[in-house]
Amino acid sequence: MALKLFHCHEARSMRSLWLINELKLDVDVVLFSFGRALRSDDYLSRHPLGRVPCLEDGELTLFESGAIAEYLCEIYDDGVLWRAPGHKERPEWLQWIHYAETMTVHAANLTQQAIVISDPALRSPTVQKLETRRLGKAIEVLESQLQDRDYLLASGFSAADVGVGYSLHVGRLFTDIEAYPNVAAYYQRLSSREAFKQSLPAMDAEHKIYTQQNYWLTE
Ligand SMILES: N[C@@H](CCC(=O)N[C@@H](CS)C(=O)NCC(=O)O)C(=O)O
Repeated sequence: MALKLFHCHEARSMRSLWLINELKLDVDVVLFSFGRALRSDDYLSRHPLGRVPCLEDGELTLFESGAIAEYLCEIYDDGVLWRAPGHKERPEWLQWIHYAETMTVHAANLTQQAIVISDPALRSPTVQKLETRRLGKAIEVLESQLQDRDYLLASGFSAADVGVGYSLHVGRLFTDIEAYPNVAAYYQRLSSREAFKQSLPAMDAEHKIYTQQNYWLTE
């Protein structure tokens, strides 16, 4: 039976979709527009906060993109994207799987400022500057980690790169990652993967969250 993924274009559910595509699993995608549609009683019975992603696998319903990544690897990966308990890279793999959320929280706060709060007068330049700076600091950590390798782990590409790669995909909308050469090359490598491209919305898709090339602060 196919997995079922509840998804909004380029939301954190892209992380789950990209991983499902890397694993070449069958999936039925239930696409929502970002906002009120997520608050139906039907969807709230699956995800109590009405957020994405949410994954159904047979009888199982699971939310939280990090937990979904761990679950998909544990059940469906043949050792390529997962670092199983006991593997020497296991602790580092877990660290980066969850670091992905640390990064995305800044991008999510910036998304709220630049997009969700539609009236510019209600946005906070202080919050925007602070979150942009904190996002930059989080990217600096990747810049250092990637100085001697192509992917986060020494052994190569893993689900941790999918998690962090999504965070960069959105993070780069709020800060110029060309300022970080290792990170820019890393994003280039990740975004040229077929599974990544299959997880993006079509150019003319409706219900996109991000419709501008970027949302960088101008001052
Ligand atoms: N930590 C959660 C965060 C989930 C989350 O906040 N998702 C956002 C999309 S990126 C959402 O559904 N927001 C809808 C809303 O807040 O109304 C995860 O990683 O799955």
